[in-house]
This record gives sequence, C-alpha cells and structure tokens, in this order.
Amino acid sequence: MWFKDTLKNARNSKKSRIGVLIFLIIILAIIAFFFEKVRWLMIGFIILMLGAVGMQVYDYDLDLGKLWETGSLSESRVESVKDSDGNSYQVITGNCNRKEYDLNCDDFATQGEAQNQYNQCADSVQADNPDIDVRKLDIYGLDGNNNGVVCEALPN
Ligand SMILES: [Ca+2]
Ligand SMILES: [Ca+2]
Repeated sequence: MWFKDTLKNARNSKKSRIGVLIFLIIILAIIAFFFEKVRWLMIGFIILMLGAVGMQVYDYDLDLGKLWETGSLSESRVESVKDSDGNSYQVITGNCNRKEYDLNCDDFATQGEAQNQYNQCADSVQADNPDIDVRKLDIYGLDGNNNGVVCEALPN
C-alpha cells in the first residue's frame, strides 16, 4: 500500500522526524506564549522535545517500550541495520551495539569464544526484534555467510 510505505519512510527518515519534532516545539511554544496556566507544563514538554531532537541529531534512537521495561538507555538503543538482502531495519540492538563496539574474528582466540559472544547477542537481539531473522543481520559482521556459525577460520 503506497500510504503505508510513505508512512514507513517518514518514520525512518531522520530529517522528517527532526522536522516533526521542531514543528511540535513551535506549537508548544505558541501555546506556552498564549496560555499562562499551562506555560510551565509546555516548557517541560519543550525541554523533552529538545532532548529528542538532540538524540536524533546524534543518531541515538531509543525504543520507549524497552526503556520503560529495563530503565536502561544502552539496552534500549535502536539502530538502522541492513540485512544480507540489503533491506534496512530499525533494530533494537541494545548492548550489542554494532557501530560503537564492533567485534571482529581476530578479537577472539577460538571459534567457541566468538560463537558464545555472537549467540548471546543474537539471542537478545532476536528476542527484542521477533519480526526480523537475526541471522540475516550478521551481528558484528562475524557471520558473513549467515549460517549461524561465526568465524569458521578460527581454531576450535
Ligand atoms: Ca566486525
Ligand atoms: Ca558463517
């Protein structure tokens, strides 16, 4: 459905999300300006919105449900991740943060070590994103052929 795709693109596009937030900030500011009774409430919302804009600018997306559940910012981290078919997803990567804490096969001495680390991350990412086949996401880039076995070249 074309409008579903449009909606999805709008949600996934950083620019349009920042635009929506700035639009909301302007509305809240206008309300705060004209309605003295709710002024402080509106100012509180504006501060929250500015925080949200900051997170967008610094590419720091959070899943609010996960944040509510865990109270942890890092576990609620959402990132845009491409799968092996080239599709982009918004994925709750949590502590398995691929951009900042990348791991490579030469970080591990044995295949088993790499496999344990991968399995831990794959399980938690899979649990948070049940609609996505986590093997296709190639977490940390450790499993290029997406067969679930990582760093095949490492010794056992
Ligand atoms: Ca890597
Ligand atoms: Ca593999």
